[in-house]
Amino acid sequence: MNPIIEVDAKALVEGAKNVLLKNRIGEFTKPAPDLYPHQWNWDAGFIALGYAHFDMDQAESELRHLFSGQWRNGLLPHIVFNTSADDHYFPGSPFWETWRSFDAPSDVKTSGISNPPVHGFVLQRMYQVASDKGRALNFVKEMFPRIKDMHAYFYNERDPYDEGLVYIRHPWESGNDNSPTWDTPLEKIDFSKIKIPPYTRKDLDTGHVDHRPTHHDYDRYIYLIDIFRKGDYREDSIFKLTPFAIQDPLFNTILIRSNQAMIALGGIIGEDVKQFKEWNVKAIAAMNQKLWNPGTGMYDAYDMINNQRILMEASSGLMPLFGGIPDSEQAERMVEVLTSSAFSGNPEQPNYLCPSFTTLSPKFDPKKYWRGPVWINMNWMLYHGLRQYGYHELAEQIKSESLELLSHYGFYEYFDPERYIVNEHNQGYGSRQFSWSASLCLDWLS
Ligand code: 9WN
Repeated sequence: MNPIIEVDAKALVEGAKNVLLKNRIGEFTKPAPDLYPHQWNWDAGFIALGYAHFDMDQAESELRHLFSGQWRNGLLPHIVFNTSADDHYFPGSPFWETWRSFDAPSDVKTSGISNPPVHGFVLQRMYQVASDKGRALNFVKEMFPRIKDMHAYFYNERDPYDEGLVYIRHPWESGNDNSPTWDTPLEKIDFSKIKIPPYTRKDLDTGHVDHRPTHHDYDRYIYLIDIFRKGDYREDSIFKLTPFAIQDPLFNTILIRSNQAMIALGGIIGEDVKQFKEWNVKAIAAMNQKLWNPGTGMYDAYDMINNQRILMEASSGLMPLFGGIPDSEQAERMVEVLTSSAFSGNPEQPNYLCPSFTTLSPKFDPKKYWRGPVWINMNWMLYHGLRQYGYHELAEQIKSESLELLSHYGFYEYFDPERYIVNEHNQGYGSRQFSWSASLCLDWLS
């Protein structure tokens, strides 16, 4: 599809830098001005990547600040709290009760779950774009052991049967919070005997109720946090108590892609990378044996509590392209899925790529968060995945459609994939001035 909208690259770059600078509060940058007042884990990775193109001090500072919240067992929390804004977001730091864990830092307030581990490939990209390679190498040396500890935490603590695949124990860990992928395991929880701790949401003060997760979702999110608190954040105790432990193809892909980055970076700084190679050989084999679905041409998720495959209909089932996980035949199948009506629409009514959920499902909702809208970080990963397999034209389409959305509607958090008549509808939703939308735009245009 030819772009309908002219993209002014210079204006986009300036606009993107402004978003980052406005969301910056000292050592780190908030994901968005109001909705998200703290530092988020995978956001910080994508944000660092954008800064690397114009302010390497701040790019490094983002990762340093994030890793200041790393736990002694290697867990990198999904939020490092800005305690002066604790009242502006729920759940704030007190709710997590991370003092129950021997591993949580006492001087930095954090959540007790993690996020997709993007930091390995972010560090590699920062090194690639750096003009001062000596300085970049020092930073790689500084971050290498911390990222290794985080990967070791996942493989040691989140892979109880030694399969090579790690599980997430909260939908927020996936980053794709209310994806319909989690509906089935969450619906299996019998809430008739469960008492959920009282809570008040804050996200609806600024976020639109039709675009944010439902109260039904939030009850489940809060219930899971209560389990972690009851398990004192000990992974072995939590695994016995939790009704939610999922091997997610997106999360594992990102870990694999970061392992690859660490292998390359370790080679440059003379670090032993044997462990990363072993993790990856096992992980890639497990992705293909356990999660690949030849019937659908996507990678499924696996519910470890109910011992069930979750049929994947979200775009995260296509993301293994980014990790170089499928062979060329599998990749071809995945591209067929991406270009089919499920994601691309039809010639009369094409979609903006890439909807986060198949548009053919009754669960598809073009405006609701991870249940259909286009997300820029997912597009960025898909773009790089497609290029790796030689699908340059499709990759360029994803990039140009992303830039078109950003250029016309602004740096929104997510976008409606259905094309309306331009100017008549706003296609951007969630928070305006969203940092990773700006940051990845900068990376594309650099
Ligand atoms: C919960 C910050 C984060 C992103 C997630 C996105 C959203 C939080 C929320 O915002 O999640 O972690 O309150 O909805 O789903 O991917 O990291 O931008």
